[in-house]
Amino acid sequence: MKKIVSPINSREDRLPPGQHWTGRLHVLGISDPPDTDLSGYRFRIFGEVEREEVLTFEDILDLDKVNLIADFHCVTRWSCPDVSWIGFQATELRKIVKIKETAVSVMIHSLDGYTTNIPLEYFFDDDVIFAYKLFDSPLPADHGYPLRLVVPKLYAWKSAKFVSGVEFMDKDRPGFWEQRGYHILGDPWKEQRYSV
Ligand SMILES: Nc1nc2c(c(=O)[nH]1)N[C@H]1C(S)=C(S)[C@@H](COP(=O)(O)O)O[C@H]1N2
Ligand SMILES: [Mo]
Repeated sequence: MKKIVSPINSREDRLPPGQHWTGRLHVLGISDPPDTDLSGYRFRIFGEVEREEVLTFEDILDLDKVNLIADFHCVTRWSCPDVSWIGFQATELRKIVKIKETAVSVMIHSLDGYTTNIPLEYFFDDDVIFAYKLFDSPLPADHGYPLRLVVPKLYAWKSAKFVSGVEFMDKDRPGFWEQRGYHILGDPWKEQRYSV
């Protein structure tokens, strides 16, 4: 299995401004984790693509696996070092759908109704993965079972849990927290916490 250590882990200013280290991931979510039955689970890829695709969980397990090691930075100021995830890289989606040239951004959709937007140049970074394992164990329910996104270079609200689909968009549009005052991008080293 390919191992990827996010380049953020070797930054000289590894801990972003206004953050402190904690020893574990703290559970944060807009509601209780949704009950998910793997046999009924579907991952939909839609929007600015030539042809929509729907993957089952089995399809997802067939994709090339990677182990990502990355620090995790929450906007509420805790940061957890060296979190280990297993899943597939976001760039794999390029092999599954033909993305239209009009696409500039994605909206991640989740089973709890959560959404978050990410510009394509961040979404297709090498260290962006959809994870189904956390520290070698199946993803726990409250950390995003069965599948979550991990975007190390942005605040953790962009790392959507319980992912049900990716929508390619021809115009950036705010997701759940971005509509409620969080920054549209959310770079921790620029302290892009809020939009005002
Ligand atoms: N679907 C979904 N994903 C989500 C959230 C949420 O409420 N729903 N919260 C976000 C926030 S604010 C943070 S800090 C991280 C927390 O991840 P953790 O609970 O695994 O530590 O998940 C992010 N992803
Ligand atoms: Mo967060």
